[in-house]
This record gives sequence, C-alpha cells and structure tokens, in this order.
Amino acid sequence: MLGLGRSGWAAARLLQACGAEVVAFDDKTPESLPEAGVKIKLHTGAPAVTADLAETFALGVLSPGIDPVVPLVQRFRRAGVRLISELELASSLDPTPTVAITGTNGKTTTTELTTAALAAAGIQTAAAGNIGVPWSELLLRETACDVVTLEVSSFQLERIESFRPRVAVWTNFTPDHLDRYPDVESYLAAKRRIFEFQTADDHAVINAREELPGIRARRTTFSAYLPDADFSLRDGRICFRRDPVIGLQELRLIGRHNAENVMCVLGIARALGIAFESVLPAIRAYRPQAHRCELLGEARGIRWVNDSKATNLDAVAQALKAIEGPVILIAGGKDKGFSFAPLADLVAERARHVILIGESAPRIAEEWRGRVSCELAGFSLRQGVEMAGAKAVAGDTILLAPGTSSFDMFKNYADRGDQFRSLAQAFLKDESSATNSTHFAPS
Ligand code: UMA
Repeated sequence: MLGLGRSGWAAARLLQACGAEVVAFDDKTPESLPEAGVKIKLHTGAPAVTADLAETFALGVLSPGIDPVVPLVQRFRRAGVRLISELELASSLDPTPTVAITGTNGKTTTTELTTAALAAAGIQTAAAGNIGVPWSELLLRETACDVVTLEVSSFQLERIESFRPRVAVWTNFTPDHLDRYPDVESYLAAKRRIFEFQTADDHAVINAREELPGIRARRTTFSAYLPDADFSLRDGRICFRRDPVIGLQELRLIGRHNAENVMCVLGIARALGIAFESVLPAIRAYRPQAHRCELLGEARGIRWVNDSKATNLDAVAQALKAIEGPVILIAGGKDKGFSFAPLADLVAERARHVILIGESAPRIAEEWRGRVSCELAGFSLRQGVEMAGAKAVAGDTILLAPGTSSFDMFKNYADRGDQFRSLAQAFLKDESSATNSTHFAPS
C-alpha cells in the first residue's frame, strides 16, 4: 500500500481481510500517521524501498494523493510491480453497479444530490470516493447497496484496469491540478478514463458543451446553455427533450451550474430506469453543504461568505457572478501551476479589493497587477481576514474563494473554511444583525 491516508488505511485493511500480506509505505513518520486500530507492517520516509524489496511484491495499490512520478512509485515500477489505484482495488472486489461522477466542478454537489435522489426512489445507495469515504471503507463496512454512488477524481482514475461504471457522469471540464499534470491534455486524459471500460450496455451522462469522442456507452447530454441537449433550460424550467421536468424556482440551488448538476441527477435517474417523479422531492429539498458559498452572517451591512471549496478558477468565477454588490475577495493558496490571469477581467469588474494568501499570492498579484487592487497577507488567514474587515464598508461582501487548494497552509479545504468561519464569526459576534449560518448558491 503506497500512502497511508484515509484510502491507504481502508485499502490495506481490505487487502488484509482478503488474506493478503500487506506492507505500507508512507513519507510521514509513524507518529504523524493516523491510527487505524490494526497492525500493518510499515516503512516510512522517502527512501523506504530498495530495488530488492520492491521486487518481492505482487501488487502495489496507490493512494490518489501520490503522484506516480515520485521516487517511491518509480522504484516499484522499475521492479515491474503491477500498480493499481485504490478505486481499481475496490472495484475489482465489489460487483455492485456504480454511478461514477467526475468533472472539474459540481462533483460533490451532484454526488450528494444523487444519493438523496436514489434513496428517495427506494434505491439503497451510499456515497464514496473522492467525497471522503474511500470505496474500500464502504466494502469493509459491508454497507448493503443496490448502487454505489462514487465521486471520482482524475487521481483515482489514473491507475484503473477494469473499472466500469454502469453510469458515468461528466459534469464539466476546466484546467486544474497542473501541479500534478504536465499539461491540461494529461489532466483531461486521466479524467476521460471514466468511460474507458464502458460498453454499449452502460450510460454516459455528459455536458453537451464538452467534446468527448470515442464513448461507447449510451449518451445522454445536458446543458444550461445549449437548447438542443437532451436536458436543457427553457423558460426557467429544466426540460427533458422539451418536456418540462422541474422549475428552477422549486430548487434551493440557484445558478446555471447548479441547474446542470440537477440535470446530471435526472440523467442518472433516467439511465437507471427511475421515473423523474420519484427523485424530484429529494432534489427540491436539497441544500448544499458547508464551504460552498456558505453565508456566515452579516454585520454593519457587510456579508461574509465561505467558498473554501472553490479550488479552481471556474469555481471562483461562479461565486463572483453570484454575489450582488461589491466584493472583497480573499484568494490564493497552493501554487497548482496554473495562471490566475484569465480571472483578471472578472475580478476587476466584481471585486473592489483583493487580499492574497499563501504560496501563490505573489504570482497572482503579479498577474493581476494594474487591473485589481491587491494586498498580500503572507501565510496568515487571520491577517487576511483582518485586512478584509478593515477594508470593507456597508454593502460589501467579504468572500473567501481561494481558486486553488489549501495544502500550503491547511490540512484541506474544509480546515481552511472552518478557520475562516471562526475568524469571521469573531468579527460578527458582537453585532446584533448577525444571522445564522445558511447557504446560497451562485447564479
Ligand atoms: N504520501 C506519500 N508520498 C507522497 C504523497 C503522499 O507517502 O508523495 C502519503 C502522505 O504522507 C499521506 C498519504 O500519502 O499519509 C495521503 O494519501 P492521499 O493524499 O491519497 O489522501 P487520502 O487521505 O487517502 O485521501 C484521498 C483523496 N485525496 C487526494 O486525492 C489528494 C481524498 O480527496 C479522498 O476524499 C479520499 O482519498 C477518500 O477517497 C481529497 C482531495 O483533495 C478531498 N481530492 C482532490 C480534489 O478534490 O481536488 C482530487
């Protein structure tokens, strides 16, 4: 097992349960690894595997967060060891049909909506994969499922050998993860593997704006922008081949990108032979979760919004377009290798001022120089929040929408969002006009 994070532990325990002798490798020291209540032979530190040792293994299972170019993986490759992803491992051990959802944005919302919708239609399902619970963990729990609903990332798809979802969903695609991939084409190629082992008996629910040649599965297209897709928008209603299915005003989600997420779920229902009426109550009732355009409160006419889940430029653009009135934007984080220049026009139009944090802050400031008023807060979110609070006036919205991942300063995007919420709430605390935490969604 390469990597002992959440998926590493789950896969290691699953392999043990199958009778395998498991050895784990991780760059971290044993003390900094989480305890999983089982004993596994462990090698820690980067040079943990020698060529002789590598040759003794029949199979290597790769955690999604491990880039296959790192020396640890290369040593196993050179030794000719078969390397698969945790997704492939679970898939090879679980015959349950799957719905697999990928795309740059909207995966998590679509996965949550799908599980709620399928449950409402009487289908036993559970969400797993990139959403947080590794599929291997679901198998260990022996959760009874008619269908497993998976959020799948490009990292998980990199090393599949047979993973064949009954329904594969492609929400959208924009550049991301260029710290891992040499170019956008490589990122796209990894994601497109979701369709690789599908046959004409399977289904692909795809964004009509994307060019996705070579898919063997039966296609259902959707688009909130193109009228000729199978699912489209007409007069404020989501239609299937021109027949109205649900009005946008019936949803707690606002915005075209969320309309597309709902279309994905309707496409999944159709692929599984479920009547739209059976899933509509769950779709109507669904609210997005924390860190996704989460309104934290309002004081002195200043609103605080946590969109820590905005880890790429497209997500920041959606949030900026959703908010009415001037924005004080807090952005920046890990340098994922892509340029923030394409956002400059929109940020100049929507943001009165920008506070930049983290590794990528100097680069973004340079790319937006002369277009946007920017201040750098170093590696301190607290300082960024103080700067934003000092700058904001009534009518402004202080928006955390970093546009990149958080690993330079935080454990993950949720940790970043939680810390932002605490800091914002300290500002809001004494103000009688503070509201309870609720959500709104970008339009
Ligand atoms: N490690 C090494 N060497 C390396 C890199 C990592 O030894 O070169 C070790 C680390 O020390 C650590 C372990 O590998 O102990 C971490 O493994 P991991 O990063 O794969 O983390 P997991 O805890 O297994 O979480 C993974 C996904 N993480 C990533 O893809 C980075 C989680 O997605 C997913 O929820 C979880 O499996 C369960 O399936 C998170 C994510 O950030 C949310 N995903 C990316 C995204 O959404 O943008 C793709």
